[in-house]
Amino acid sequence: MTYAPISENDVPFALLALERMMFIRAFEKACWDLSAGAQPAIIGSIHLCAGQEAVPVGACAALADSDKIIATYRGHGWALESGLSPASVLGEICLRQSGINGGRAGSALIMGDGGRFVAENSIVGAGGPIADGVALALSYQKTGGVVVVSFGDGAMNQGALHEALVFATTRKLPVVFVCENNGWSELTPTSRIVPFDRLSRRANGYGMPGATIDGCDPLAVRDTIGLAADRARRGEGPSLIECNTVRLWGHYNKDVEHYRPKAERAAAAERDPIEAMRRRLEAVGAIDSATFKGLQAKLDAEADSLADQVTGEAAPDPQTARDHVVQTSVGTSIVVDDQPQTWTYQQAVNEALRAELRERQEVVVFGEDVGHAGGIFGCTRNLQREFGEHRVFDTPIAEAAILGTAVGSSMAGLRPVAEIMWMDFILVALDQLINQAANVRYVTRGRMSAPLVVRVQQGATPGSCAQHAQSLEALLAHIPGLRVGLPSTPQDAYDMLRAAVADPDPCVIIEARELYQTKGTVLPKITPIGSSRLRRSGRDLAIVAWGMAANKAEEAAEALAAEGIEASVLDLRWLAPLDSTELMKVVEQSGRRALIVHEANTTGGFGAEILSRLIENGFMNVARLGTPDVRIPASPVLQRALLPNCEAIVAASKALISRREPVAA
Ligand SMILES: Cc1ncc(C[n+]2csc(CCOP(=O)(O)OP(=O)(O)O)c2C)c(N)n1
Repeated sequence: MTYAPISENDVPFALLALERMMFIRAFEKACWDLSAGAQPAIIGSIHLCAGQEAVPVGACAALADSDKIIATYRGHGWALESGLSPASVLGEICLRQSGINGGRAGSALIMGDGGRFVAENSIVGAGGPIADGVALALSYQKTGGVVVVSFGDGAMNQGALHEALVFATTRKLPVVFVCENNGWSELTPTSRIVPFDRLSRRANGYGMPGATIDGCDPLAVRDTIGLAADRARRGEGPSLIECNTVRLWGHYNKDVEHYRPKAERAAAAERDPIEAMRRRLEAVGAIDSATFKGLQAKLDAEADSLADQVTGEAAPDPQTARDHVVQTSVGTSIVVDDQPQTWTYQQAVNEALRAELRERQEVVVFGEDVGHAGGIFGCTRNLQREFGEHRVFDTPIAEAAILGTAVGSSMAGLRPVAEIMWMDFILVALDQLINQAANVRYVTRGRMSAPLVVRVQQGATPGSCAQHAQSLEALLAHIPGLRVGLPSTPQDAYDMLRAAVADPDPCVIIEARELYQTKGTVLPKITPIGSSRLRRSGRDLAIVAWGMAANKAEEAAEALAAEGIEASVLDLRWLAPLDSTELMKVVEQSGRRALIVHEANTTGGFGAEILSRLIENGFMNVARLGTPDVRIPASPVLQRALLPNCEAIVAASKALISRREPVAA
């Protein structure tokens, strides 16, 4: 590769870039050494960025302190260049208490502490949608900030990244998408996967400018990313910059590269950005070989001393392993209006959103069809008209981008309420909830969180096919770090949604589609997250339910009362956090018998969790009633044969009452 001579103006930056690249290389070399040997200080895999240093060095030189960076998992260089202290980065890689995440993240998931570096992402491509969210927050807050998100050439084929590029164009977000093309998708040459060169050509299809540049030249990176960042700052939207770079070492520290042709490795070494910059600076007389060697020795010594310091530091305290999963919720009921209203469930959702948009400037509402049309069930009707398109807007049909935008924007100070149209569709984007949102508080030890709300509806209704009918609350309630609530009345639809927006952790509110048009009296208030509702008290058994099933349980309790059987009905409302105290109390007071009812399939349903907890607390006379383990058919005749209805609950209650209480072991 021949370069034009470095101009006089560029010499100071070129010298700085050389030093920064050499420091990153020395740091990576120290990591490599620490991961070797019989008792390595670095355990697990690490993915080093040797050869790619010019990308973070050039990019960060083009950015302001108020800009944000989301890095590829091969991201040590980005973390260092963004301004994290080398000791806190190496401490994290060595899983020490002193690490920026106290050993909770490790090498590939380093998260920042609210400064320029947001995070790496070890789910390749997943940073794209999060970058959209951070950019949404920056533009909403009018900071003039820009987000740079980097990812590999392999990640360019991820669906989530594609969605992020689409979403960023639609919203003209200030994002610079940076592909670090080192030619390798893990162990496979990218040329075998993508049959054309210049991945930046894809930019055209997204409707954004694209450029392919020499990613081994920090000056080219600085100048091109600078142009893209300026454009983003002017409100002209995202760009895609492909930086052609080289992977000098293996995919990860233990990679023997049996798959890699020697000639390709040698060609990569020829493009080593540090060597190239040294030659260029020597050519203009800005550095000589003695100075270069001296610099090398100084930086190697710095890295070695850093390694000595960090390896002497303590491991995390095991007593803290359970800390920072969620913020413990405290709170009392607040009546926000003492005038009772008669609202449908759908109106109650609409009014709760209206109140939140009115009272909190940081609330934004978005999803498919939620803006102009007001949602396919009318839950967001008129909100865009009242609050403007910047606060209530339509998104592309891109669930990963919707949820990722919720993650990123909530991390950056907004309170997004994102709608996923159907529970079944959340499955295409679960990564953003489970791998991303749920980890933020834990990994950052509470320095950051992702206080987003996802509204979604579920349930089987006549004619709804097997991909529009599933009750999947157990999937979400299984995940530490997520809050999950299922309102079953207009009252709860209102106050649970408001509680969710107030909560500092990610919440999913699962509405019941079948209930949208049911009317009820609503006294507008906000009740604490995690509280259940005792709908009815009875001495013979407790029927415990949530969502749509809670209404059926109440209907069944009335039918049982007509036969002289008194059932309590406990509507749990929230599965996470679970109101265990009230659950135990109600079952104790209801003949120590409990029937758990849910519309979800029986096996692995949340009923199994409730049963376990009851049994662990000494309640043995317990049973569950869910939908049998079959797919959900569209035919109402077939649905009726499966879903727990009033008759089935009555029958299961009677069977439980007639059962003799087993003796606890
Ligand atoms: C969603 C997802 N799929 C697969 C992986 C496993 N994986 C880890 S790194 C990697 C290669 C990524 O290649 P590229 O994006 O080109 O980045 P590079 O390794 O070249 O830096 C893969 C497939 C992953 N981490 N995440």
